[in-house]
Amino acid sequence: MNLMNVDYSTKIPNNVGLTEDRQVLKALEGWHPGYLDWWNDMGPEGFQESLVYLRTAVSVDPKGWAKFDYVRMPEYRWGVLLAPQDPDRKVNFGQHLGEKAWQEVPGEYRAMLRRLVVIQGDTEPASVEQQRHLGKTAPSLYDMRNLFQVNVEEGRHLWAMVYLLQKYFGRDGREEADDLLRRRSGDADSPRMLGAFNEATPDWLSFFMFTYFTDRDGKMQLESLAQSGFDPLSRTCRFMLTEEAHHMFVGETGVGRVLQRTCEAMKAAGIEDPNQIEKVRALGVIDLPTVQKKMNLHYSLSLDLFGSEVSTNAANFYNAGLKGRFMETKIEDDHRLTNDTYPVAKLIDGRITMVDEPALTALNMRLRDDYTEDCAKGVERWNKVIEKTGVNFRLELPHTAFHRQIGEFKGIEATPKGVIVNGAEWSRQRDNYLPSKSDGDFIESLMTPVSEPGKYASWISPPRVGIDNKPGDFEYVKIENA
Ligand code: BYC
Repeated sequence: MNLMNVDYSTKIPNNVGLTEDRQVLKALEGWHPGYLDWWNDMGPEGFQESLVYLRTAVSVDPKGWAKFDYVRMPEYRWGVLLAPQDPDRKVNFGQHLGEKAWQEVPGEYRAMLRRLVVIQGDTEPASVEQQRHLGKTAPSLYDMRNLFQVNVEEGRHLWAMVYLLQKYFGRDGREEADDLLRRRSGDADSPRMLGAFNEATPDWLSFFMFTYFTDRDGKMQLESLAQSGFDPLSRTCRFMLTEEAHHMFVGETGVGRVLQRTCEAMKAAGIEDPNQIEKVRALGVIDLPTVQKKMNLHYSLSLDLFGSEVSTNAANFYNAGLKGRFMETKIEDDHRLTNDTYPVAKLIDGRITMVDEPALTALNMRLRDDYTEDCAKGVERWNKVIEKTGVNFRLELPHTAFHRQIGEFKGIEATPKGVIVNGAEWSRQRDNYLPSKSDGDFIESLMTPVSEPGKYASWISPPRVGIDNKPGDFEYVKIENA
């Protein structure tokens, strides 16, 4: 079989030779009905019968891996796709540096590796659950289609992790695969594993912030797992990253279009001061300070996804060769880190201080720093959008000590500028830092659906170009086609 192209002859499209791997094929086919039940229960509410113009992966060739067509989402071909194998690939870091990459799970690392795969897998369906109500308030068919594209691909990423569990982890892998369909985002008894994936995504600005900030954590974590010495995990994550890029595009352009629309409306109405919130809101657009507050929320929630700044788990993952650094093979050092240090922001005598820590235990901090740098670039592009309209306002990432539930700063209250304040003061200012109930109510009041092709809600600009170069009035979702 040509591993570049996908075998569609089995129920589960794949490029991993499932036809010859009867046991795994059977296990996956056994899991499939439960997945469909989950998709029907927890996937996009109200649009399961609509025809959606979606891309489906048909190859892992970077030059042409997807095809676009109208599909009903439950009929989407969720497949198992791994980037092509390099027979000479080595373990590129940690104590096994230079050994041949593993094609099977090394017994001593089984539990660690399973945990990494399960945590990654758990986030994928969680995000679909968080976004399930948004179709009903989509600001356009274009945006609705993008939401559903993100959703079906997160579904495929769940398949990717379930394949690894079923193929490489035997019976406990199968149990974990079932549990991935059992947990639910925000459920009191059986929540998703990581904090940010139990938060609500109540409106479209949250969705754009989520795909910008939280999907970008996904990118960083997948990049680190793509370095793994366990080759099947590496190959899986490499292909997932191809799809992930579109998710962050949806977030970046989504927020950019909100800013564009707000600033243009302010200019047209002659409003110079972005803090004249009621006047701006009266134009049917989202005021800039509220966009900043949404950003404060989603960035800080996403920072928590990197775990503690100083972590022996992270050191163990690295030493074992299971999870590397962002761009590991491009970094010039010994790739063992046993004698290196890395500066970590810590709380010492009530002050935020940079302290050199052993580089191995500081790996979460390092990845988080790489993430912050990546986030900041897009924020600058958003500021350019504002600047070009002539409105005087700048968005700014809050300090990493702000609003944290995990790690060094979880026990303190810091302002977005990183000033430590007491709890009472923070509570008094809370609604200036994070979206308040009334901010949420206002945004919700704007969330009226627009479903005429080529038309957009009052609070968002049209995109510059269509998906798959389609014209402006293209019908991305045929809602009534049930
Ligand atoms: N919430 O040493 P620590 C994505 C736990 S997103 C709850 O500080 P570690 C996507 C931790 O499990 C990417 N618990 O951290 C995006 C540990 O528990 P145990 C998903 C948390 O282990 C959008 C304890 O605290 N992939 O793909 O070094 C849409 C101490 O842990 C949290 C991954 O995350 C939290 N936020 O690092 C769709 C990659 N943080 O062991 C998809 C795989 C920590 O004591 N995961 N804990 O019971 C990992 O690499 C690591 O598990 C983490 C944590 C980076 C998450």
